[in-house]
Amino acid sequence: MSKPTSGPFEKTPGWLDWYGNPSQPAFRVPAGSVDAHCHVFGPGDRFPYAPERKYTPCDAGKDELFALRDRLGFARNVIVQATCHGADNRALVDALRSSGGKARGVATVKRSVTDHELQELHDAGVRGVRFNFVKRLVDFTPKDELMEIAGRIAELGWHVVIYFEAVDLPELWDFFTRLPTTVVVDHMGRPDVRKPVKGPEFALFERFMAEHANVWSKVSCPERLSVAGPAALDGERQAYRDVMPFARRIVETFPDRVLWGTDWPHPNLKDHMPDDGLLVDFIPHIARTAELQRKLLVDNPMRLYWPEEVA
Ligand code: 0GY
Repeated sequence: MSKPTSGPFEKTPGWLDWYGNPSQPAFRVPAGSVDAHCHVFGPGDRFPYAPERKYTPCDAGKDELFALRDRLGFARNVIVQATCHGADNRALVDALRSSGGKARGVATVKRSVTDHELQELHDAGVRGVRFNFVKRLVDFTPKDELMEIAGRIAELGWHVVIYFEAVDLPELWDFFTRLPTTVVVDHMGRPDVRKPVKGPEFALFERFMAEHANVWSKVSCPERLSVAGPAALDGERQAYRDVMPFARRIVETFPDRVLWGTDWPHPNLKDHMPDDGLLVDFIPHIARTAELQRKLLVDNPMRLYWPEEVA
């Protein structure tokens, strides 16, 4: 894998480069598995980072992503537009077009996007848009603008991916529940894993999913949510243990509405850069049967992103 740079841009001070030599996971993912949350960054000299970005990452291009896919045993990727590229989806589209049909995408668009541009994104493999409510990542976008976009992309059969912090769910609830599409929540709505899994905060998230059959969740990013960190018991590959009860609960309660992804190249981590092989070994601890693993890694992402291939 090539050495991370940012092309002509200066990386955010303290930025952690992605792990160039991930370990081989002990867990073998089922045939046809999809890494349903990952990004491409740049390379910045070809696909410049957006002026309004809140961070400048290291380059992490399609070739490195596809190499990681193969190394970890995945068959396909869902590439999610990262905020450092704003609504300029060129790096995403280039990766999708280069993937030979093995990648689909989630874009960021503005109200000014034309029908023609939406169709071009669709032809490249985009199947959703992401609405980001994490304040450290984006500037505010009015909700009427987002609702208008949601209405337009619904006509293409796309869905909306939402990213928010758990404390903001009550305020965003009404908006989320009015969205006319399938709604995919990033990283279980970022629970505070120091709080009990059966406490009011996570119970609200569970209720959000229970009461709305169009809501799905990614059970990804233990490295982002964990307080315990990657420390594993001697000889065991069980990192991020404090996140397991949360992810397991969502997988077991909503087995047909969960997705999993590496989140490579892991933007904005301050303390450590995860070994993607170790992240794959998180999966059997949250999806504890072969059936749950198949739903999480194959059936669900295929239904959402490659429905034409599902009988
Ligand atoms: C993630 C999480 C983060 C960043 C982004 O688009 C992004 O910049 O998604 C984050 O900083 O929490 O899902 O990659």
